[in-house]
Amino acid sequence: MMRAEALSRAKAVFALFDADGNGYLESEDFDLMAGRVVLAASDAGEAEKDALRDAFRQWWEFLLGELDANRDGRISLEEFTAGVLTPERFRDALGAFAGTLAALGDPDGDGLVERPLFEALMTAIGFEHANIHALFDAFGPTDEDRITTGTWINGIKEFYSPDHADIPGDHLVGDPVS
Ligand SMILES: [Ca+2]
Ligand SMILES: [Ca+2]
Ligand SMILES: [Ca+2]
Repeated sequence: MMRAEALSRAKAVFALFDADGNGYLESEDFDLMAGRVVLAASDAGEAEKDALRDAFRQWWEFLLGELDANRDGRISLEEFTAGVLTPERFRDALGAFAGTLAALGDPDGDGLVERPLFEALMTAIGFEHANIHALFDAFGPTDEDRITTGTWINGIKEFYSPDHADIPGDHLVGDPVS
């Protein structure tokens, strides 16, 4: 059985990925998100921006190949939640996506992500302001208010995992708890 927390996360992620809000995940949604994230990553180099666009496209093609059960070229909520039940299938694809996103958050390459850029990128993906800061705090930032890229990448992977509960990523679902 999928844990209730994981199902809530899956529904929240679906709503997030459905960038144009038409009730289905389609390639246009991922182009929209990639465009917004690239715009937010103003300090990143062109190579990193291209990598991010490619990562969004590959992530979409992977999801489509894995989850589009009726092969109509788009993913419904039912198809999406059924697929999240077996996250091991896309752990590798997710890891690559997470790494590319975290790299965009670390343009100087010191392995640390400052809160303002984290907020800008997460806002561009579509998360809410209060939830973003609750998540950043849950990641345990340093005295200089930074997190490591590794912490972020692990957080993204955990977010999709049905056997995790009480994780930092829960702050992205529902009302942030102060
Ligand atoms: Ca859509
Ligand atoms: Ca479908
Ligand atoms: Ca950095």
